[in-house]
Amino acid sequence: TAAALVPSLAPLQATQAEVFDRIASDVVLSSSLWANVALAGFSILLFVAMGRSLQSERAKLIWVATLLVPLVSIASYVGLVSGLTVGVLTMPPGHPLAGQEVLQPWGRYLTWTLSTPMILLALGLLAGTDRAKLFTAVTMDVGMCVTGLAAALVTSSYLLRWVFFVISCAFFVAVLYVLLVEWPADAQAAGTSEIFGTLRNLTVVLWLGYPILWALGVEGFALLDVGVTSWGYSALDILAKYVFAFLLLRWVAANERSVGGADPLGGTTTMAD
Ligand code: RET
Repeated sequence: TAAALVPSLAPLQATQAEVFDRIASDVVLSSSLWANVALAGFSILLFVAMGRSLQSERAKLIWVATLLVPLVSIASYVGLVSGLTVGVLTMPPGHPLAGQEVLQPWGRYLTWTLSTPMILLALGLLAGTDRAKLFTAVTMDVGMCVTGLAAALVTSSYLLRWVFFVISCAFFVAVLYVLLVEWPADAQAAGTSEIFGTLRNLTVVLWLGYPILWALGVEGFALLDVGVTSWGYSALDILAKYVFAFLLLRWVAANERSVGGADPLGGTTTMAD
């Protein structure tokens, strides 16, 4: 075929229907995607119900940010299942799968750009942070996701895949700094330390799993195959998105007074009374 003669154009030539068939015939891969479509749908209904009685602006803002996580997720996973956001990449020399055509569900990295800022917005609001720190966390996070997408899609050079990986990790370090150093102090002042600490720990531990999986999976050293790599991300997503969001919303619904300030981004001026 033409794709075999011109390997560098292969990703552009695999039709969406071909990709769709390859996904559908890999039970491990397709189940990793459908499981999240189902869980995201369930989470949306549950979270809408949980947020009905919220009154204050800050609590509502936390709720909408949290609700957007499964909303983005269901769109993301339907994009993957349909083949729309899955490419076929020919890995460069040096990569363990050099020369082979591998499925690359790049839509994941794209949609993290939209979902992870929502997680950080919710966490920042919970900690009662200010605009500067929130802006820092969100922009560094977007930088991480976009350069992570680049790391996954570069096929010209194995080295440059890792260069993008390192750049993405540098952005991630900035996010971790805000989460581990800046926001705990803000949460202390806002009186939301306990729940913030729990959700921060969950977030830091789970988010560290993503770059590790990237390195072990098809994108990096290829110790795991496409289906297992995808299940890895799906499992992390289930915990980092739905379980995280559920714990946050349950707390906000039960403790609305503790987060209800007049100005949702007014720093630490907002308190229970
Ligand atoms: C990549 C690879 C490059 C290096 C780093 C990464 C980190 C990704 C993270 C993703 C978190 C995603 C979540 C999604 C939920 O919607 C891009 C894997 C640092 C931390 C929480």
